[in-house]
Amino acid sequence: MFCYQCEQTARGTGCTAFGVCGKSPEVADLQDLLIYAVKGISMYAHRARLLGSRDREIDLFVVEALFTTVTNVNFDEDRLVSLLARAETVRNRARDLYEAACREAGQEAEALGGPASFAFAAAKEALIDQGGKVTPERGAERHGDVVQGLHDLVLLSLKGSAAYADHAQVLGQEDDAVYAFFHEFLDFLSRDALSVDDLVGKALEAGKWNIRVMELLDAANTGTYGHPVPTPVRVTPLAGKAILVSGHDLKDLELILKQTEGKGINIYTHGEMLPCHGYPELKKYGHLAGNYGGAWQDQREEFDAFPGAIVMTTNCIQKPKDSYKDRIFTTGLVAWPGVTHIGPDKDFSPAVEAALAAPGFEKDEPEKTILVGFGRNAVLGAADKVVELVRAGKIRHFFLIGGCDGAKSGRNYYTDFARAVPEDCVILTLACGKYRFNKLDFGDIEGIPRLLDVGQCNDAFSAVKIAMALADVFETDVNGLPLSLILSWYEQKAVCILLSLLYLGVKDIRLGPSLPAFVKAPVFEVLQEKFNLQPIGSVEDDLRAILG
Ligand code: FSO
Ligand code: SF4
Repeated sequence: MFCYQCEQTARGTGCTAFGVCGKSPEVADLQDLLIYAVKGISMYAHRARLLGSRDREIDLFVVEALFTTVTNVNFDEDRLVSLLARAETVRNRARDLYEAACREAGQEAEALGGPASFAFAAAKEALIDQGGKVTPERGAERHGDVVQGLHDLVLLSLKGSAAYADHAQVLGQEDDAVYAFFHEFLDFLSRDALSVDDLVGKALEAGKWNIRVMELLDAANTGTYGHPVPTPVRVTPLAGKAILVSGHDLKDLELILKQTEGKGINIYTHGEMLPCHGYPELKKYGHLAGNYGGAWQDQREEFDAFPGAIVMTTNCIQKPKDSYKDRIFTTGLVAWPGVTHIGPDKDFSPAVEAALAAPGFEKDEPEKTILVGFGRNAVLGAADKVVELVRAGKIRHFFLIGGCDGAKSGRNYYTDFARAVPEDCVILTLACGKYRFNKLDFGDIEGIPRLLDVGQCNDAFSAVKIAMALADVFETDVNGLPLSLILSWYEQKAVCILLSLLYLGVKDIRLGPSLPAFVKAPVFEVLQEKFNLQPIGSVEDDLRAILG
């Protein structure tokens, strides 16, 4: 195995013996083979599309396969083996589609090599062997590590975008041009000769497309559940039976809320599900009781202590402890061997039964709340007041402190930074990194809370909209605003968001806790020169540099 796709990668260079995340070498190799297979599918699908032929089943498969390989989603060898079998069928279907389109157009079909004509082994062990030959490390031996790193920057961004596209699709929002983008880019990445310049261009273009994907997801979420409104969320439990819902999938939460109505079970959000409390069509459920726990990396202790059932709707799952293995459930693309999986029928009764069999919380803890629900609609609704406060010098600066959390000690930077932000400044936050500081009391500036929770990681779209609207009022661009971005990254969704911000020309972003292993020094120098992208330093130095 060789995997360096997330921030916690071993020694900051790559996991080679076993994933720090818990991914086995077998799973890593099968995932790499799945990516290879998907390239083959897209080589045909892209060409078929150029001739006007498309097939939604192929499109959906590619998106799901990419999402499956995102960090902390699928750890189950057997599920990956079945996906590989399906990949071969889908590839043959894509080939037939392309050849039929060629016949119709009266042209000869190209004979495609590489992943397009690869013979997949039948047995698991042989598939693992095949996967071991298409790892990024093998790629680096062929292309050099700079080109391979850039290839992976683009590929990992596609994985992140696929996660968002899948969430949007589940709620009925699709754009055919987005599917064309995935196929075109995977076809591009399957080429033997790749140049640094072309890859850098493609990376920024992937960022552009990701904005469209996040826009779709924003439309899906707000169109289905309304615009988030400022909402206090209870962070202390209530007496009674309980189900904890984690991940990022709003529809799964809605289905669980519906299926538990009147059953005397309280539903709690975990991790990135926290922003759900702000959506009118979700908060209307009286038994959506509150938020439990912190960010994903604390789950093993927190799930252990949770006296009910747990449902993982997407990443980030960690190896379940035996103490809760029989009361944690996966659904959608998440999978852990031996953990009960709720299939596409979305019948959550196993989780309901497990919750009823578990003791539940014994008593009400004293009420404590935090505020969520500051999506673009809510923030821009207060824009006049915000602008007035900026003009009067009462709000000096905005800090977007957002991104993913993780286990590394260097992540204290984000807590320390939030604490050190002067009292005349406002903090916007999103994604699970907020758990580093979202239970601290930041107070308000004349009624505007100093900490505004914009939502999940994908709500970076909302944050961009807020920044652009403010830039319009102040007749400047995003870089001209008194706004600084202090980002933390962990997995591949953060990669596509970063590329989107760079595509938009956002400068001076500070990124940590460490830089991606796949962005090699010469590439980082280009990004530094073009965008003044910089690694986080010390809180004092960074604040001084920003505020002058
Ligand atoms: Fe966090 Fe995990 Fe949402 Fe990621 S829960 S780390 S960037 O999956 O997507 O922020
Ligand atoms: Fe290592 Fe991250 Fe890959 Fe897991 S996802 S194997 S921790 S680089």
